[in-house]
Amino acid sequence: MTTIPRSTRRRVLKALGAAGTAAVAGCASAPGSTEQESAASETPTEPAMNQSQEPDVDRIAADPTDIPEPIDRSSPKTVDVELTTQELVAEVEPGVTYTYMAFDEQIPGPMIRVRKGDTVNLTITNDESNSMPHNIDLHAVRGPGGGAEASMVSPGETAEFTFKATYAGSYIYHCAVPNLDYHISSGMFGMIMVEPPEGLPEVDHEFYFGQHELYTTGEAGEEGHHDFSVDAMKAEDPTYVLTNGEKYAITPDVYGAPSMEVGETARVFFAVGGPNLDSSFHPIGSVWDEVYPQGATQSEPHRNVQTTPVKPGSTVVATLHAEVPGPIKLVDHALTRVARKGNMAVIMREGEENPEVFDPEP
Ligand SMILES: [Cu+2]
Repeated sequence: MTTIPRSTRRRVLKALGAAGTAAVAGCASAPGSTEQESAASETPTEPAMNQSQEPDVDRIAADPTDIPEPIDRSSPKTVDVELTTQELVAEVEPGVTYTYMAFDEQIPGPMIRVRKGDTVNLTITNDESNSMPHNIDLHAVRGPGGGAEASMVSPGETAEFTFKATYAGSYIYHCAVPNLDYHISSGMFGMIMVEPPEGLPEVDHEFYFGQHELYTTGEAGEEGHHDFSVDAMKAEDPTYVLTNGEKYAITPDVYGAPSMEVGETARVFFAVGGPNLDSSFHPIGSVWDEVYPQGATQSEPHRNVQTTPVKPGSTVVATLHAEVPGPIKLVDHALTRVARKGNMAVIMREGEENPEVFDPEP
């Protein structure tokens, strides 16, 4: 996929303004950005937001195509997985910064891909620049805390544990320190795919996304550095509900959208870190051909599904195919999160019009 440099991204979003938001939101109606602006100007006594901070990284949003190849071997082996935890400032959207926590500087964390029966040596390093302990709980681990106790690391420390992937399916992993809701809401989650011995059915493309919610002291879109808000989190009232950690990150107007050709198939891996909200996961302009609820790839799929629930701490594996060109907008169909809280990603379909299936100008 093409990547838009951050400087260009700022310009594009500024030029788009509220209209751009409405346009990318697709079937959602335009957000009330005008109301928000006038409300802000009428309350000058409110304390000003902290100034936005210099980002430590250009982007925190994972590239949905940067995932391991499907497993292509007929026997188990030992697999080494290394992850580093970071606390780092990045932009939620232009002008809005937050101190994220992440595995390997990306949200969702890297997709780990192994085969049932593999032995996994998992090494976790807590970057020495961090201020908090971190660890990892993988739902693919049969063992205390999914590995959480064995992997607890203070800043500058490294820990290692070994587990056998005894069951196939797609599972979430996340930080599980005592303040785990804070750490997950700041970005510490990802997916481990344990493939069955026979592998997954062949598809033309695979894409990986993750949703989580950010609880801050500010309003969505309010420029400045947003601090974490424990009150907003306890009320389960997020400021942002994001796919891949930033507002509309994986869309043509921000970092670009991955694409597929008409006639091709794709598999979507989707993890919901939460920590608290479900996703009502829907592909606008398409339908899920198959859904493996809860990432249970060893079960029979549901077919021709419009919107599939994905619980926090769970995943879904779903397939679709392209019959017509145009965007597929992946959204949480709790649409206030799309219109006002930054949630959406896009997969572009490229190719010839197919008027028999869809004709915009008959
Ligand atoms: Cu953590």
